[in-house]
Amino acid sequence: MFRGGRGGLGNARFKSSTNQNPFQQTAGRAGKGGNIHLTLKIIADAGLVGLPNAGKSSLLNALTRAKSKVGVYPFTTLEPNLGDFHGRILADIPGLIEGASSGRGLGIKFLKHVERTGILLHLVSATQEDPLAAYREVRKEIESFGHGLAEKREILVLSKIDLVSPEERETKVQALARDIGREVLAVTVEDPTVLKTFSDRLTRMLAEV
Ligand SMILES: Nc1nc2c(ncn2[C@@H]2O[C@H](COP(=O)(O)OP(=O)(O)OP(=O)(O)O)[C@@H](O)[C@H]2O)c(=O)[nH]1
Ligand SMILES: [Mg+2]
Repeated sequence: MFRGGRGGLGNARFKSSTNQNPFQQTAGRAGKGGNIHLTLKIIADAGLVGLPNAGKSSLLNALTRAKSKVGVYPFTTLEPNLGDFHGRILADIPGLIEGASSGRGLGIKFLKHVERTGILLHLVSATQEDPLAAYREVRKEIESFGHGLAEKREILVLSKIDLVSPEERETKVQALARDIGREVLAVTVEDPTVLKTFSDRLTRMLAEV
C-alpha cells in the first residue's frame, strides 16, 4: 500500500488576533509512489474455446444478446466478448492455434481470461476433416498453459453441423465421443430447432455446476 502525502497548512491556520488576514501557507509533502501492474481478467461462467473459425462468436451471438464480430477469416475475435445466457455469463475468446500457449497468435493473452471461468465450451467445427486432431491441438495449448485450465470441466461441441450431411455428423460425433470418452453435443446457428435443443441442454449442464 502507498501512503498518501501530508497536506500543507492554509491561511486559516495562521489566523490570530495579531494576524487577521494572513496570506501564508506551508508546502505539503509528497506521498509514496511506485509502479503497479494490473491484469484484467474476465470472470465468466463458461468460456468458448476452439480453433479459429470454429463458430465461437456466432454461437455466443445466437445464445445471448452479444454482438461479437463474426467473419469468414480466422482471428476475427481480437478481444473476448461477453453475453448473458439465462443469468450465466458466456465469453468467446480469440481462436487458439498451435503454439498459442507459448505466445503464437493472440491465444495466450486470452487463455488468461478463461483461467477464471467455471467451465470450457470446446467447439470443434464439423467441417474439420479430422475433428479429433482439431480437438487435440487446442487441448495441447490448454494443457501447456497450465494454471489449472486443463482440469476445468469441458463441454464438447461439434459446431456448424448444417455444413455436413447427417451421416457425416453422426460419424464425427461418435468418433469424438468414443475417443475422448465423453458426451458430445452438436449445434448449428443456422437451425433454430437444433439451437433450441442445444440451448436447453446447455442450461441444464450449467445448472449442475
Ligand atoms: N453454416 C454455418 N456457418 C457458421 C456457423 N457458425 C459460424 N459459421 C460461420 O463460420 C465463420 C466463422 O465464424 P465465427 O463465429 O467468426 O468463428 P470464431 O470461432 O469466433 O472465429 P475466430 O474469432 O476467428 O476464432 C463465419 O463465416 C460464420 O458465419 C454455423 O453454425 N453454420
Ligand atoms: Mg470469434
